[in-house]
Amino acid sequence: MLDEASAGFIATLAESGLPPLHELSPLQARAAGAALVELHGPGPEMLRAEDVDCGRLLVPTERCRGVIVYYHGGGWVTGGLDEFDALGRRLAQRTGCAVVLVDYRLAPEHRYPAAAEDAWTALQWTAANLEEIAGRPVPLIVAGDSAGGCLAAVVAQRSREAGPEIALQVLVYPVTDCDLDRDSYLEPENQLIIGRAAMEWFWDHYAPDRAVRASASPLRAQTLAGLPPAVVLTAEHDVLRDEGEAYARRLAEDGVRVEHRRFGGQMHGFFTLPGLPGSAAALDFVAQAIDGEPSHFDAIVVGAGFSGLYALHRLRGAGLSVRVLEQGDGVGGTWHWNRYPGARCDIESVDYSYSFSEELEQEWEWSERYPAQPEILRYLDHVADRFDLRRDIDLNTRVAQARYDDERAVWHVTTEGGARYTATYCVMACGNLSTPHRPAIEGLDDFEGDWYHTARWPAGGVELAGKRVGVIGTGSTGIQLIPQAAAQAEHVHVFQRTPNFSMPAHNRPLDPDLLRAVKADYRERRRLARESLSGVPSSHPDVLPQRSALEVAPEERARVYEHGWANGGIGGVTLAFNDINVNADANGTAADFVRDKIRAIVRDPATAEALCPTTHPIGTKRICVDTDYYATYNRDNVTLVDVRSAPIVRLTPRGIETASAEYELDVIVFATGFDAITGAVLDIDVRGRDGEPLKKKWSGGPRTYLGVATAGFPNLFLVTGPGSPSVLSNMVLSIEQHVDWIADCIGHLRERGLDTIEATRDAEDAWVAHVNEVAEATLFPRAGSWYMGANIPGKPRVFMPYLGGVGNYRTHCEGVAGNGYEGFSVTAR
Ligand code: N01
Repeated sequence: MLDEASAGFIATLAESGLPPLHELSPLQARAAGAALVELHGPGPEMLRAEDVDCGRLLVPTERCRGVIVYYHGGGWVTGGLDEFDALGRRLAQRTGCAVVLVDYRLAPEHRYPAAAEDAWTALQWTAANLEEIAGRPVPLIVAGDSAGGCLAAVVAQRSREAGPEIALQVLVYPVTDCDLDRDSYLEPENQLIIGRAAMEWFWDHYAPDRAVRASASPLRAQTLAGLPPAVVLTAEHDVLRDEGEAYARRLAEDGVRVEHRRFGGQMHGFFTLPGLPGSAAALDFVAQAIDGEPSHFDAIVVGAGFSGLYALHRLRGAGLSVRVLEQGDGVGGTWHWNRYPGARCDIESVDYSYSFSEELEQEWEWSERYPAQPEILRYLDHVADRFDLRRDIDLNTRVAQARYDDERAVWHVTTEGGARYTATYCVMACGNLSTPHRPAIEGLDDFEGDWYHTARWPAGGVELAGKRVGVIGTGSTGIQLIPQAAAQAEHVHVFQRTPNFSMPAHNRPLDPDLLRAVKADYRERRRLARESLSGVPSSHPDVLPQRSALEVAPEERARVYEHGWANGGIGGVTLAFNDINVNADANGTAADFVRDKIRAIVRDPATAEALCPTTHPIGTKRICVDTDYYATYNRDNVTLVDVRSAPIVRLTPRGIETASAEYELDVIVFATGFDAITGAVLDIDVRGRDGEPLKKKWSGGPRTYLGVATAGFPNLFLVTGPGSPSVLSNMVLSIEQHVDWIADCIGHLRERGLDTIEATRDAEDAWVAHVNEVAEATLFPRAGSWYMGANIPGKPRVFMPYLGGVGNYRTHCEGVAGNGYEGFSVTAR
């Protein structure tokens, strides 16, 4: 959503009655552009401001650490020295660089390549006069916005062979390609200041043949290798967004150091409009890149899912400067990525939602008992807008390294694109199920059909109708997807290695009366959830059964299980008695009950038997929750393939080959899960004190104190990390608890002038021992589950989540904080 200031600007513009640019003549458009820029008054005083051969020279009063050749925007048709004078001055003052504002010839009077030729001449002039301008040798920088960004990129490419040496290219929402059919051109909300029609109009004037050459469309260059380091700024609501980002990606792929930031809530033109707060932030970003200084924040948060969004809200509310770095191109975390058909939460929507804002609780209307992925993503998008979070989130930004600097007590965070940040606190909010696992099956490149991993499902969906589909994996994901795929595909082959226990969801629309009742009593509902075993009111100790499954008569036991089955959901059977998770015999009664259900639903006895789990106690691998999963095997177009007895050997051009047959397929779906709990954090090169890699520290399995911190890594916080209830709880509730605890902890440090906090080894050892002890007292370690890391070859087998229950865990965490952060050491420098 557009930020408030920009929206205000757009409203004023609309009131002025100015027709769209492309309905004007070039002369009228130039006059309109000039009037717009005049709104903002003159820029700061300069030591020198004089017109030179190629444009205007602006030298700041204080220091001159470089010279920027600046190419203004305006679609090669509008703009000029006077219109961009104020921006040039602000840029000079903020960066401490002299600015040469280039006066290039405009179209349509002078079409392509006149502007590019003038841009080149100006670069040569500046290089020749560099020392005279700065009084000493200084770096030469090229910069430009919009069409001027195009010219900056073009001269940077041309100088690669011919010189002069350019130290940095700064591309502000640059035009990089003449393809006007990218998504950002088509999104209605981007048609601000300039829209697709205006860009067509510009191209028609500048290069009517669309000049598909790199000297007009720099993205078309064969390679970008060897170009100067780049800073690329894009705006969320800009038709030019995608081509700017494509250029940033190409630069990075071709080995150029590039720092890209998408400015959330901003529109095309924001950089040149000093009245907008985004403009100052963008100027800061450019200045820091020129300085070579990383941007500093009080806290860097990695990830913009449920955790990252709330961490941003909470920490920013406490007065910290915060930047969220998110690898995806939208917020939502796991709900952004897992868009496969049937993706749905198995915690009830009224519980799987934030509790931090009563207004949010009251205004959001969930439509179903179990929310589907699109609805959850809408909710998170709403939260991002409602709490104005986007302006502090960098999307498409994957963190590569986080390194602790003992001397300065800061974290250095570097992204894959080369952007650098420093932060006092580093909050890992990168999720428990974020790193997809795709087994290394030979022959993937040979397969001539399409393949997808469910956790990287294309946003536009996948056409399964009439296709022969193979699904590998029968965990929660596969079990949700298979019935949906079967309803569309010509045929579905399910490649099952291990059957899982699944409970019916009995999903349904939420009754408005029920929703009203929940809202009227939300505080109490949340209290019960917080004190409960797994973070939902139905697992509160006061309502959990106190009886053993073995102490009741078989008829009574059957009645209780039937009731649980009829209710459905994750705990319907496993929470029906108090010993299902701890006593193998009790567990066996529940497992038998579900196996009998499978046999009753699935008509073919051999298929039913193959679907009955026998290798693990019920509940020790994540119980699945489904809609019509077992019944789907009664369809003619669904075949279960047992790949335990005849394993998958390889993919062939035509499909999947197992030890006993080849299956011809058009589409293969990998529903093969995640490198869970530790995968996302360890994907980042995290280094603590003395450069110790987290990967090394955790080589025998993760070690944390409370799942929130790890010794040797000061001021690093893990949201729902290993050793906390995490995946064995309602994640949203656990996330809120952790983020609140972290925010309070940081508040405690700041109030007392303390600089660092770090878990002690003793406290960590004791906590790890406790987590193991609790797990050992249950049946959970008996299953080769992803809770144990057993699904990833070579991963240490350690039970990672904390099984003590969220209520107890919360009390323990509060006790630690109440006792002055017992088990942590703090320092003041
Ligand atoms: O992943 P999984 P998931 N050949 O690891 C099979 C949450 N979630 O994405 O068991 C053949 O559970 C593997 O077989 P096996 C929820 O917490 C929640 O389904 O290793 N098969 C298994 O069947 C869940 O637990 C929701 O023998 C191979 C499957 O792939 C977690 O995410 C919805 C194989 C992986 O199952 C992960 O679920 C979805 C191979 N080489 C997910 N490699 C809800 O809220 C792997 N498999 C409802």
